[in-house]
Amino acid sequence: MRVHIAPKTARRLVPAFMLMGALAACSDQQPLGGSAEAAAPQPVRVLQAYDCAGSLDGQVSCRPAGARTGAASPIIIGGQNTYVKLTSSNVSYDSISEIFQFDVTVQNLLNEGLGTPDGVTTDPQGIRVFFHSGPTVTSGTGVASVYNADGYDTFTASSQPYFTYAEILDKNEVSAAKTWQLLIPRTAATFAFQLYVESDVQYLLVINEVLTNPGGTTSDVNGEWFEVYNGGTFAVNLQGLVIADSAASGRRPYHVISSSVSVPSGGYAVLGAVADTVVNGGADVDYAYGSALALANSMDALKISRVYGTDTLTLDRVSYLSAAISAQNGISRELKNPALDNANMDGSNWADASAMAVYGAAGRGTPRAQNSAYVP
Ligand SMILES: [Ca+2]
Ligand SMILES: [Ca+2]
Ligand SMILES: [Ca+2]
Repeated sequence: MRVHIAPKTARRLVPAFMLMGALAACSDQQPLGGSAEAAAPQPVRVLQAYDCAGSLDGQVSCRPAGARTGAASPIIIGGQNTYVKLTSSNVSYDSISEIFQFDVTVQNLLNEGLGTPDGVTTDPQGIRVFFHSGPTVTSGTGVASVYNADGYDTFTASSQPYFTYAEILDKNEVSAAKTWQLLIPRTAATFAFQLYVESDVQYLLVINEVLTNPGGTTSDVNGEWFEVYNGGTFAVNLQGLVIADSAASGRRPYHVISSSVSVPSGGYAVLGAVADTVVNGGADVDYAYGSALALANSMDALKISRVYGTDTLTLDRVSYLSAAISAQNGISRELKNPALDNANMDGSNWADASAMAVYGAAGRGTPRAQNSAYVP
């Protein structure tokens, strides 16, 4: 069994929605529904479910759970289908076998990848859509059940049936269709169930700015820092992630980030040698790693990684060879846009912090803020 609401290694319960009755007798490619979730660090709360009501003659409609009059609930964040969209098609019911059947696809509406912890590695358990409740007959008689589940596991209760989508879905990507079969007695008229989607979600962290050489009166051991940008839809807590740089002799030991640092969607965090702005040149540092990293004023590499099972997966890595470009006295190196390939800090996707971008006493850079070199 998996524990899915645990800090750091938590898998995300993405949306919840409810379906009732003959869910797609009315049309193909019909959204099954969706819901919202807090853009908050783990553990994730499911903030909103959707009730969908239908009948065997092809009626189906959805509304936020509890909003029986159809008014949108004020607590909804983002509205329906914000994070994941499920779509049904090819609906049929066989009154002899009593199998109610339809195809379901999953679409990822997040910036970050779904079904992967890092955008590259496949979640071995896949994206799982599970039955939080139901299927339950809501009018008529009889007992409904899931007929062809891929498996049963403990999510929000024991022995909940689920369907697996064993693939990585990038932003906006739609999964292959999967045929779901429910056993619905012919004596039933309508039925209901509630689904959640559970999956690993990529941490879309970008090393966005680096000060390798503080210069002036600020020493390297006090004044080095780098900035991380969260390009994902969800906040990411850096606690438990690992950072490392290189040494002349090769790789240096990983440093495990040991305290909570939540980076909001579209937000920044600064990791520096020292947090004291009196000695670090004036950068507001969210997390101090001490002497664990030392960014050479010649050539070096820096990465941030995620522990995943027995592996350590690199989330992002940058390197530089040119002291004249990437280790100038008191001038940070800025990525022009977080979406650009940032692997080579000496390259044209990076630029020097502007002479107008001053922080602290004399440093040039934009710690915890959009880069001065930013290009939309
Ligand atoms: Ca340095
Ligand atoms: Ca180093
Ligand atoms: Ca910046």
